[in-house]
Amino acid sequence: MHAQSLRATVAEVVEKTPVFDIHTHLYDPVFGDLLLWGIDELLIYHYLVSESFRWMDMPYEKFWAAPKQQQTEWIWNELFLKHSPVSEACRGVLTVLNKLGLDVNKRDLPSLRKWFAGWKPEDYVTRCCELANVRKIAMTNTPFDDAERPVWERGFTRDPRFAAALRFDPLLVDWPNAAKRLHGWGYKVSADFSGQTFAEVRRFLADWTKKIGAQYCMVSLPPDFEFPAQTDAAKIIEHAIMPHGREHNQAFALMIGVRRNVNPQLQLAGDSVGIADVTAVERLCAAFPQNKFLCTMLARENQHALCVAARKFRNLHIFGCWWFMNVPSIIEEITRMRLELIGLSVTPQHSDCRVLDQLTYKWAHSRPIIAKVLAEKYDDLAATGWQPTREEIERDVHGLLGGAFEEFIGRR
Ligand code: HDL
Ligand code: ZN
Repeated sequence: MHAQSLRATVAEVVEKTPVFDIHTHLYDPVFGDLLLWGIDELLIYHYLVSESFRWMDMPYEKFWAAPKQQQTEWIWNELFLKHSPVSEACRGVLTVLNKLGLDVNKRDLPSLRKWFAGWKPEDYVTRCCELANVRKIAMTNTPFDDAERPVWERGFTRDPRFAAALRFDPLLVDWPNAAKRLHGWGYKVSADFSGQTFAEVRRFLADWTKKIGAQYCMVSLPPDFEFPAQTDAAKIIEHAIMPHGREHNQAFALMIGVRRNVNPQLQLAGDSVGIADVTAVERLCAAFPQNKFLCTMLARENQHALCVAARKFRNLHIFGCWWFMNVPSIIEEITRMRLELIGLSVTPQHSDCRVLDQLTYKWAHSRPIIAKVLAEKYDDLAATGWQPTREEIERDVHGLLGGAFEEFIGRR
């Protein structure tokens, strides 16, 4: 296949292959207002809040006290009208509007609001999944969220497009308070780990795994996460999450490197990044060879060592260009490194969407980069005489866009 037509074929296959988006903060429409969508939610995305404060000298409190539509007017004004929206998060808003067939040059927020007001959420979910070519969306589901938990406890008919993932940060980063909550829910746990605590934490994990049909369980950890260690987190991982994972054949996703609330005045936008210790991940994989680990790290400086860790441990599947990594220059850099170091046994991207409409931009921006890097690698092979067939390209792309993840979490 000629180089140009190979690149065109790869680009076409990547565009046409539906994605399993393995980590988002979206919700099945049955969760009502927890599913965020529409122009105001797009503009008030915490990435844009932090970017707009770089231009605004108003007191943080004034911004947070204002009605949502006033907040989005300020953001629109600062980041789109007074300055060109060249950042990835700003560009994303315009990509969404463009994909929806709206004329962004109108720069007319009120008319945009009117257009969005015409949609019903469940119809808009279908529209966004079509535009983004997403076949499945993994939610982030936490029993510790007082708005989400009652919906699961009431029970509901699932939308098959939405898979569940069991998130339990408080268990590992704030065990004393998490223990109080578990106790309140009827689990006989003690903050000092006495009695049946580990068995009861396992029962909590099993109950929620069954209740939500969790595809995997997950936690976000600070850069100073260590294993082994004399910490609550290390004890709960060893004595509860690991046996739970083996019993339920459930992978454990580690998202490492976030420093929460470095600027609390930015609220959800106030988190930052720290360089973590990849050897903690290697030691977990080595200590628990029967467990499966997913991992993404927040610091660019950690990416090469994480790739090497994946070369060492077949029970480690690395994924995504998470959060501050999710910009074109870094997506290209680490996708190329990953394919060169570990081939196709990786999930190069997840969207981390918080707003439904973002599915279109997060995937519209990442697909061409993944296609470009993959085509380059096929080109390198072509120089040896190795020509991939279209079926092989389709197989490889399906794997990168969620297939390898599904194979990994299903592996016994
Ligand atoms: O902890 C996480 O899952 C992160 O993705 C945070 O939710 C973060 O606020 C985010 O949305 N990043 O994209
Ligand atoms: Zn996330």
